[in-house]
Amino acid sequence: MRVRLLALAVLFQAAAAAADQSVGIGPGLAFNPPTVVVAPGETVTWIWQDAPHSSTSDATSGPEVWNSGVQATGATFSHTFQTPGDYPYYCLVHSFPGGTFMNGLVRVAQPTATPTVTPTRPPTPLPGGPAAIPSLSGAGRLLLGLALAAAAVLLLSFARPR
Ligand SMILES: [Cu+2]
Repeated sequence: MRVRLLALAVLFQAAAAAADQSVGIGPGLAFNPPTVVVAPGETVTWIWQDAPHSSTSDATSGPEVWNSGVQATGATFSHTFQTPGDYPYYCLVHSFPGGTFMNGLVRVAQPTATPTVTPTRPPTPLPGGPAAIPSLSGAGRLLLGLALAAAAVLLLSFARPR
């Protein structure tokens, strides 16, 4: 029980830590996925699956401005986002700022509270409760079955009028 809770806690921490995002550029004329969400301080990495394309912020001034330039298949480009907000971007070759064709969005948002799991003592089984039923091996089940059958035969022999 305790081991399972610890494993759960480790899982939640891993999920909270691994929030950098990667976006495929292509295949085709698309960012995949078109929208990603990161927390401040996290990085988006674009990976070219197709060419020629770019990842270029709509904004040309402000807290988050980036431009990969036009790159070829196999290229990567990263930008680390610090300021919460919505940052639309586009491909220089196939779209334009505010377009709806080869456009994407990076949303930078403060992370919502992650559930924390506090390891606690396993509950004490209540006498007679379901946790008090022992699990039996095959031989144990056979013995229990024989005992119940013997009890039934005994009860029937008492109940039957002679
Ligand atoms: Cu493109």
